[in-house]
Amino acid sequence: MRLTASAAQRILLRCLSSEAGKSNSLRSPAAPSVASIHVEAIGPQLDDLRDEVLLGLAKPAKELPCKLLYDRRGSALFDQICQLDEYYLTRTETAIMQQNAAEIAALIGERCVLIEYGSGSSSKIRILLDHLREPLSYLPIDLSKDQLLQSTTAIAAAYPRLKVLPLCADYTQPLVLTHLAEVVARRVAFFPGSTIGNFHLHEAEGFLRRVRELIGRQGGLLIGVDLKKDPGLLHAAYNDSAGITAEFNLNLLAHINSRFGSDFRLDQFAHQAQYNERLGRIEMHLISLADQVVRLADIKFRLEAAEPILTEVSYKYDLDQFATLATRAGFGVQRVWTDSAQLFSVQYLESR
Ligand code: AVI
Repeated sequence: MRLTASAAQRILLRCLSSEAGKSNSLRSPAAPSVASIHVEAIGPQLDDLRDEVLLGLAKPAKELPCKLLYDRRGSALFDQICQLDEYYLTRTETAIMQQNAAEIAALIGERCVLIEYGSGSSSKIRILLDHLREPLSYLPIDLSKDQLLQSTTAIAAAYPRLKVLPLCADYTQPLVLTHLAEVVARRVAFFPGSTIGNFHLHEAEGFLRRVRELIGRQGGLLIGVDLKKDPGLLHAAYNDSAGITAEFNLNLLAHINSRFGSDFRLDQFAHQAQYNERLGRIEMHLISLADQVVRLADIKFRLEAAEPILTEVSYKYDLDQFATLATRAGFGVQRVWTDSAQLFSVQYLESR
């Protein structure tokens, strides 16, 4: 369940180039000044996020919002996960993008506005930026202001002709890009990593609809979608032998403690990730190791020994199933690229 977006959640950041904020056009030959980078976040309100946590813990089957996995430490742990041998997703998607970069760039076309959802370290966007013809601007959207500042500084330095317009916001909520209102360039969204799998199915459709609204008619969406496969491979990917995924999962509690003053004891929980074959998804849980009480905002939550808290789902699709979802959300699938083992897909959709 999601709470209504507050006005503050709807927007936004300041342009990197001091000129960009004054102009309605995103086309500027002037290089943005890296020194002027300023991430002015009016992101999700602390209270809204806390309410989401409270609502999740109050459910009969407890759950916590997976977006809170990504504080500074969580983002660093996720970057480590992406390097793991067992975690095939990142390297497979990167290889697919590299091998097909020219074709992807041709489909996207020239002089587009690129919008990246959950930009993180902004590493995969470089494959596009290296191949696209004259992209006009890049709008990375992320919940972490620190990471936006770090990654947009690097992107602005590496691509001096590109206008970089970071937005610190919760992209699971409706967004209004007011400073793009009068820009006529074609908008192309980029949503890599199979993060679409972290939405429940009904949420995924709603999210895609919102992307479609934001990019408008004939807009594009380049999206990474993880595919159904041998459950053994999936189990290994989410239960790595180095225990990084376990740390990543437990760090969610540390993040909630530091942000909302709760008193989760990390040594009283254990990581668990299982593939639910019927639902086609990985379910990541934190299992309570004892009967215990946790306090948050003066509310006590009782947990029994062995009781699970759902912290993330990661849906795996087959190609037909994803095409049906995309169609329902108002997209047509133009092109699908996969690796030879059909582990992962990168798909180019166009809004109808
Ligand atoms: C970000 N997301 C696509 C990752 C996934 O695979 O669902 C998050 C993750 N959770 C555990 N490992 C990685």
